[in-house]
Amino acid sequence: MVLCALSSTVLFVLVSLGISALSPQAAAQTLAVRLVAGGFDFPVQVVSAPGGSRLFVPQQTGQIRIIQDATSGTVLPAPFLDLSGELSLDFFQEDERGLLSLVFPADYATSGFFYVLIATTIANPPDVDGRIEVRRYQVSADPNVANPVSKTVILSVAHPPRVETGALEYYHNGGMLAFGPNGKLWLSIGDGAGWFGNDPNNCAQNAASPLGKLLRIDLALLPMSTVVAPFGNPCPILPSQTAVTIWATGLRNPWRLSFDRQTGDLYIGDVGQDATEEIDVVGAADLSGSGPNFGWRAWEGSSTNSAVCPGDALCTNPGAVTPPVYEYGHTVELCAGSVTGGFVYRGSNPMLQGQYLFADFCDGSLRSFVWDGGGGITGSVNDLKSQLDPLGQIQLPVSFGEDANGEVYIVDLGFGAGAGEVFQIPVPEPSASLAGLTALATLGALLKFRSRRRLAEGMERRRRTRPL
Ligand SMILES: [Ca+2]
Ligand SMILES: [Ca+2]
Repeated sequence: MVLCALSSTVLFVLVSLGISALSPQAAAQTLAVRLVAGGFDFPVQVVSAPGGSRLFVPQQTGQIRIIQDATSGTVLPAPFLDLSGELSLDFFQEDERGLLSLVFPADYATSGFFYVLIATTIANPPDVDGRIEVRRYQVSADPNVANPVSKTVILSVAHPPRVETGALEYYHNGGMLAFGPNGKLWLSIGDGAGWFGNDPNNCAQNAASPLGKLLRIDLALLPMSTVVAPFGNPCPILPSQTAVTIWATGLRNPWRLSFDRQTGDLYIGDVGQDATEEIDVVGAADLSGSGPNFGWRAWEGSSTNSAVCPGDALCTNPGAVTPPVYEYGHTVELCAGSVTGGFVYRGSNPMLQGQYLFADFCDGSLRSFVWDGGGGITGSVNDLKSQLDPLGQIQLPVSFGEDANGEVYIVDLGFGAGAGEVFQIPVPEPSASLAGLTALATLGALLKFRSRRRLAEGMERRRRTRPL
């Protein structure tokens, strides 16, 4: 009588809450996201400064917008910083460059410094070679306006374009900045491949090149001059110095990564080629020293890449490679997958507590799992689309974000300028009892949700086949 036992369990949970399945209290505990603010031009992140209530929204076009607070959703009219005049982007070529990431250090309140990552050709002076820069800026006397003159380029990496379709192609920039343990600044850089991918120069396995890597910067050791990986090599070489370390190799396009704010564990979403999307995890205890080889280009997920295997020596050496803890295949027609790495949820909603949230930019899915502390996940992956986004408002989930309190947001890139949106995962009603919420979380874990919604925006599919 397993079925009866299960039904009794559900009934017990409901009775213990003192509610029926349709009661207002239960309905109030929905996971459905709340629109905080819209109208953004290609937003790529939502970021907070430590201790503050403002939300900063970097847009791919170069402006950083400010949401005054999550409750009001008021977007300030003037940008915090505007780098659009320095960026040269071509959205008709599905440009993946631009302002891609923003991060505030723990001492922002006293130092006023913050960091951005841009991928661009430089408009003035013009160059056509492409580069990725990590820059430091400082806020002005007005807390809502940064000082553009404070610009300091701390790292500049040549990111040569490919010519594969007759046009210059600037794909696979990576593009995430995050502070990790001990105040080190981490950043991801993609392999720099063009339209056809497959890392034609195998830069991701070139140990001296920052392409296809995860880098760690010790800001205290930064030299007075910019650390430069110069042009002239299809896999630009990072000079030997102490401030910038190439930490992990073998990544393809690590668009988004995060550190669990409770444990310090590192989660990387690495966008795959033709078959597999993957999420790699490194425990906090393993973040010192040198990092893993995540396998690209010989390995896509836990399988060898037929485009370069068996010729590539790494194809026959799986022991040298750290496979993902979770991977999924491309199944949606006309729509290659593109994983968007998220966060381990540490917000105030117990229904998602401790789950790693992630998305797919291409099919709009929203899912979660719990890392098992080793090479896999505990139980199965949860499909959260119908719970988090029952109205189908999030078409292009490009990023997740956390505010200063750990509440989690989802950024929808939007189909075109002005269509970008920021959503918040709901914070529970203060009146709800913790016991009741815990019981609801148990109930939620018993339920399976699936979403097979297909997006109808056929004109946009072409763009969506290109991972950012
Ligand atoms: Ca891999
Ligand atoms: Ca939307």
